[in-house]
Amino acid sequence: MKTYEAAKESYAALRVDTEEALKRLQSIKISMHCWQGDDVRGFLFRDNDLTGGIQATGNYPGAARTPGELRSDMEKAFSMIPGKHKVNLHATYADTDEKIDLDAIEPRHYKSWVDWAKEQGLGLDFNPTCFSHAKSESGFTLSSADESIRRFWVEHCQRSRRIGAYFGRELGQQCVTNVWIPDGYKDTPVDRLAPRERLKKSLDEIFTEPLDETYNLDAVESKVFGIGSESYVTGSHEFYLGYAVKNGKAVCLDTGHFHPTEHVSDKISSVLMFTNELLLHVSRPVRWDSDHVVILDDELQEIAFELVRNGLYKRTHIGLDFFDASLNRIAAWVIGMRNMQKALLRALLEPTETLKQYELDGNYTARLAMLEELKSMPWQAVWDEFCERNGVPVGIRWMDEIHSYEHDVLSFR
Ligand code: RNT
Ligand code: ZN
Repeated sequence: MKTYEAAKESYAALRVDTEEALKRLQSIKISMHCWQGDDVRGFLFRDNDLTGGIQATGNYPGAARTPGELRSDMEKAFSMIPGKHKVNLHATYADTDEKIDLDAIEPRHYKSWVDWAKEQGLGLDFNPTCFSHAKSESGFTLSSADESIRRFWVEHCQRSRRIGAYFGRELGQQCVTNVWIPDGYKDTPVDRLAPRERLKKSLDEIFTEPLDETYNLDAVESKVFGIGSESYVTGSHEFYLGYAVKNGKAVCLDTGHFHPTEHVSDKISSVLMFTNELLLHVSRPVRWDSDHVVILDDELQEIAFELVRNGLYKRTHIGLDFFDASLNRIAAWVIGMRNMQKALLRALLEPTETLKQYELDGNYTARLAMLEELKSMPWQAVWDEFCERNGVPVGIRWMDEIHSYEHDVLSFR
């Protein structure tokens, strides 16, 4: 393409190789979360209310009702997303006719997902589902003072890890199994320590069984507060950071789980100094909500810079985490995935060595000037080239696909 050739020259003048950037972007997998497709309902307990602070607002028509529909929807989304990626499943997305509870899940209940992933050339990630369930109604799961409740969730998480290892073995690529729990108090607690002691005990029990890390990587995800747990969350950032460092686990940083003046982009380099691998749940917080569709905003770009500038993306598993029921759900996936990739591409097109030198020289004027000029460099032509080479729609043309799918498929649900 002519515009690509021109862009290639502009970047070459800054000693940036666009071909190298395209090659590296091609190698970065993003884990697309299945739960945007059906508003976090899953298939095991379709009539359960969403709890644990998880709220999907909106009633846009066409949500997936079956594993088959969800897979078709994700295939449609992937046909508009350049590259080969992963799919992130929750335990409640088991594909089975058996009436099973979460303490009875087994790899066979997820076999159809594995078959599909193989056929589509996708990887899989996994999450125990410790919410939207009768046994999480008290607001406590792994840190519950009720021993039978706590044991139930430990069993669920133990089984979830085995399913993760099964995914990894079958697909020949590592599965990240991420533990997030909603536990916490609406109002100021008297005892902040005891629930954390119980959570530590539960995690120790969950991680006792040794599993080959080639196939399953354990991650733990914190949250600053949730709807209904405004005053205290057992699994806080300090709690999990400490646990992960001490026990060789991966931390999951969800970009919607911190105070609005804190930035995940500033945490990545610190966390990765003391842990081997990192999981990101890329999301977008708006006011009280932590899960809006990812847009190409400054923080997303800053995260991408952090991942690329020092090669930290090689130790980071990038996953998305949002759910918006007021939009076409497939479009929501495509927007989020393409934005994550655009941000990474812009970072890959940065003359980082030049900028680092300015910084070391104390030449902050040149650093600022260059950073600002880069924003209006023709990265978009490189992005279009990437889409074209990957055989996916260039520019907003992908919305035509969304409209026909809505007309031909979604409107009949
Ligand atoms: C909730 C956490 C968690 C969930 C998903 C569905 O606050 O972010 O990751 O969003 O597991
Ligand atoms: Zn998350």
